[in-house]
Amino acid sequence: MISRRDFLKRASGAAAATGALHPWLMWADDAAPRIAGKDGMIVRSERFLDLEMPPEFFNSWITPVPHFFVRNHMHEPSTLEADSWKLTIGGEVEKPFSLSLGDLAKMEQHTVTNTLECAGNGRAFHQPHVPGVQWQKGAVGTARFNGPKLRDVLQRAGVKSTGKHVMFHGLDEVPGKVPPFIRSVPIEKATDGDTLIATHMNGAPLTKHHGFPARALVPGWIGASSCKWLSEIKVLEKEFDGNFMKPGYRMPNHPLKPGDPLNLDDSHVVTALNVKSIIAGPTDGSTLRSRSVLVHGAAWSGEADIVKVEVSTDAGATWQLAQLGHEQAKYAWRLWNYKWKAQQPGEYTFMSRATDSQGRTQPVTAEWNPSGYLYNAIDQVKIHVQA
Ligand SMILES: Nc1nc2c(c(=O)[nH]1)N[C@H]1C(S)=C(S)[C@@H](COP(=O)(O)O)O[C@H]1N2
Ligand SMILES: [Mo]
Repeated sequence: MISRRDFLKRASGAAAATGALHPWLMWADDAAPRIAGKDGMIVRSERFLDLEMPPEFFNSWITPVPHFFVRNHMHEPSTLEADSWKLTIGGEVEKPFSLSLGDLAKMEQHTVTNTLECAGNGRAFHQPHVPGVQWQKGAVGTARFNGPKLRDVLQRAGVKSTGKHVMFHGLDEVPGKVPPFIRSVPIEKATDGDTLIATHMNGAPLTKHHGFPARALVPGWIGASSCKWLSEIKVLEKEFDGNFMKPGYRMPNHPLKPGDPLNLDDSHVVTALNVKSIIAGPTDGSTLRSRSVLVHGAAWSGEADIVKVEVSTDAGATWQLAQLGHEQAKYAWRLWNYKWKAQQPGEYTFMSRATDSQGRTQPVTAEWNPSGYLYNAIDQVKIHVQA
């Protein structure tokens, strides 16, 4: 994250170069533009649609669908009829078959409350800058996903002993030479009782943006694992190695120095999410008229549980425990809050730091990588308490 001090330093650097301070540099708090879209979402890209949730919507444990971020790599399918839609299951199975939406509805249904986060969430805060959608805090949301277990569908097909990975193919409309959106997950995760072929989100059929009529739901893992607009499930002997698995969505096996390229032969596919927390309010750069402040946000950790969130109101010198919200579920974030009173007016830096059930804690600096995946540094906001 660009600290306000660095930002002002840069701004005055720009002033020295041009002879005058650009007026927008004097008040801009966000490094990236913020275009307000429908339902108050931040439009990161229109083609293809990428919508980010602004910090003020982190106040709800379950994210309403209109506030749930959208991440599309290509065009959404334009011709998708619920009646003619079919999902085929094949590959390393005894009995390949296909299912209609009605067939899925007749199977035993299971609900998983999951925090879905894009692997690139927070990318905008990496230093040095990395290319890609410049997500800040809100490429993440929590919803109740519902549908049959992938395990039950695979059992019906009878996975052969050679079947080690399960591939998902989405119906996105592929522009030009871009390869289709296909990814795979290991058989152990595919047959976990919480991995779904989701048809519903927060009690209603999936909307087009979120994968109607059915998507994979791989809880606790990066959003890209949860393929939307599913058309095909194929059991493979090996991990799929197309574009969205390699070179896409890979992390170095050993930490890189910022600026270093990724050696694909020394990298692995990104799977579960990291331990992470964000401060939703007060927002960065805000001026507070009251000395009593409620610092609040959300914390999550993929397949692990959040055990504590600590807050600092003095830029990391001292830390206090935040109160965790009562609502919780295995793969879902915890909301948290901390009540604080400023002794005197002035500038303050708030920080939040989460720790999970595997003993992992957020680092001061996130592990830099060329695509900016899994950003999870201690979050911070700078605020001004008015006299
Ligand atoms: N078919 C398909 N599935 C997809 C994608 C996509 O572009 N096409 N994007 C993936 C990525 S990168 C993320 S983060 C999640 C986002 O899900 P959402 O748009 O429902 O929030 O969907 C994943 N599934
Ligand atoms: Mo993503």
